[in-house]
Amino acid sequence: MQPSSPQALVLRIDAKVCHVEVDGERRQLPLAGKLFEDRSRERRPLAVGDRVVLDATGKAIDAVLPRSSQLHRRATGEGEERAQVLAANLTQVLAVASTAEPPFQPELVDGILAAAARERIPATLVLAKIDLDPTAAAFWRQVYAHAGVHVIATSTKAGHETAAALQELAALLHQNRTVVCGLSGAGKSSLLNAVVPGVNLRVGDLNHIRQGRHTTTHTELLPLPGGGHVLDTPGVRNFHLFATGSQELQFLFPELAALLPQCEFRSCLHAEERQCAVRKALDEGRVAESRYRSYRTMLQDALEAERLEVRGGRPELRGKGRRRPGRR
Ligand SMILES: Nc1nc2c(ncn2[C@@H]2O[C@H](COP(=O)(O)OP(=O)(O)OP(=O)(O)O)[C@@H](O)[C@H]2O)c(=O)[nH]1
Ligand SMILES: [Mg+2]
Ligand SMILES: [Zn+2]
Repeated sequence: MQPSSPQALVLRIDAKVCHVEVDGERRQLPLAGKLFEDRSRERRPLAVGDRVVLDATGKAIDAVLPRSSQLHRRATGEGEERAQVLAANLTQVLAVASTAEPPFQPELVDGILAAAARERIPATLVLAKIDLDPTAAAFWRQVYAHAGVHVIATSTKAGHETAAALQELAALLHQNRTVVCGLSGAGKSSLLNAVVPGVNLRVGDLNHIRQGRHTTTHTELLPLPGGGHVLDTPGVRNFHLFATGSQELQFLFPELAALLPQCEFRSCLHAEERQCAVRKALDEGRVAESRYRSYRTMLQDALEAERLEVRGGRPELRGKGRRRPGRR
């Protein structure tokens, strides 16, 4: 790299242009050139949060600098299996899930938490809209606290604001570069509006959300006045791990991995094996059913991918075998 090559930070990516910050100034650059012709395993070579090097004219992106971390999932709906990077260079992941409207979806939450764990990015579960169903909120809070996940339970509804929880959230945001991830309508933008004065993000109408319309349509990196950066993202419907091995998976569920030394087999995958400490804990109510179910679904997925790879590793076959419905 030449010393004169300017560096930029990717703030937002649209269909044809990329918004970057260069020397404190916002600029729009075309999404074209050598970088975008490379058909790698990533659906797109760029992600919001990336640091990039511009060419000598300062009008095109030449290269992407190595990432310190990334939140990614398996891209769906494409023949070949690819990774979709939702955000790059993060220090924190917030999985936002409402307790009702839309209902809590444990598999989605567990997917996000597992993807963060895999990248060693600290994650917090933010339970949103607890005013709508305090009983469900208490239930999920207990499930995740028991799994060793940090939980913040919030409401932003006027008259029901959880002041202390929102303050805790604000403090976390100011210390980190955070990606906020979750189902459409979960309340991600509402939370940011509540804790970041002046940010004014668009918030959705639940009728539109029920029709499958997203309110936030682009991931956008926002610098926070009190320090830190946050990336608000459009809702995701699913979060399937990208290329995660069957043996690796349990380590993304710390409460399951902690029981492995007590299983009869050191290679126990906690599925059908004899004398499995995880299944025993499940029967005795020491492991949450929803967490175990998420793990088994991901395990099945990983084993299926490994079987297909053994059979010849044909990417087109792999893609077909693992394709999942859903646009996002
Ligand atoms: N009752 C209640 N409703 C809330 C709360 N937070 C958000 N909402 C409502 O939930 C709806 C969706 O909120 P958004 O903040 O737009 O959700 P989002 O997760 O950003 O959605 P996308 O941008 O589509 O991904 C809006 O109608 C909000 O008014 C809450 O704490 N309590
Ligand atoms: Mg939003
Ligand atoms: Zn076991």
